[in-house]
Amino acid sequence: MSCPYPRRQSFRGQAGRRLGRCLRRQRRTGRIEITSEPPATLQCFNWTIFGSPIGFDCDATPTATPTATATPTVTAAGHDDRLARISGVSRNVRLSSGGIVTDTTNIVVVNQSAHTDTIGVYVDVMAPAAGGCTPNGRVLETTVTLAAGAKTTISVPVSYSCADPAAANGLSFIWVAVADHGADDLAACGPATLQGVACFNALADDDEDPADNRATRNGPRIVAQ
Ligand SMILES: [Ca+2]
Ligand SMILES: [Ca+2]
Repeated sequence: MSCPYPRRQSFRGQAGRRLGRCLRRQRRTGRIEITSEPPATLQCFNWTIFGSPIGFDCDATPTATPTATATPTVTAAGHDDRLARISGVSRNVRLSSGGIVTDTTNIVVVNQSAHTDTIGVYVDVMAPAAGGCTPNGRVLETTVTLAAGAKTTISVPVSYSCADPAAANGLSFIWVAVADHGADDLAACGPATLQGVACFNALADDDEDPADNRATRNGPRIVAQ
């Protein structure tokens, strides 16, 4: 209950004395008047007991929400093999119906790692779409082990033939070869897939320089006899 507040003109009169008595009585009894509504939601700082907050700990440090971090990409630092060259492919192959021409192509592989590597070497020869020619697929699938910085040349014997050379006249075979660091990507680099993205990516996942893992060579060109 609050003390009556007298009008200004009667502040010195009876009303003023009544106000004075009321204020003195309030000071003696220690009564206070709550003049505001409590907050709708009590916070720890709204109420205390002997200075200590009631409820949860106001001084608690908020727990940080862990942030997901990306798994770092494993780099193949120091691992690099190279399919350096396809050489010895004849410019032309002269074929008659049922005829066979034998030849040899050389595949050059280099270990550019700083340690000994086992390297898968896969080689395809793709025949033209017309003429029923062979070979048309894998002609070599092997592994070599090379010391750091070493190079080797693998000879690949081949026999060219076309069922209908006239239909393939002027068209070329295509040689494709890859070097596979660790010799672990044969599943992704099967026959006729060496030029695909899946094979490229598989070769790249453990080779720090994927740009030199593959070589191609057009030839020989078929000349019908
Ligand atoms: Ca590999
Ligand atoms: Ca490489």
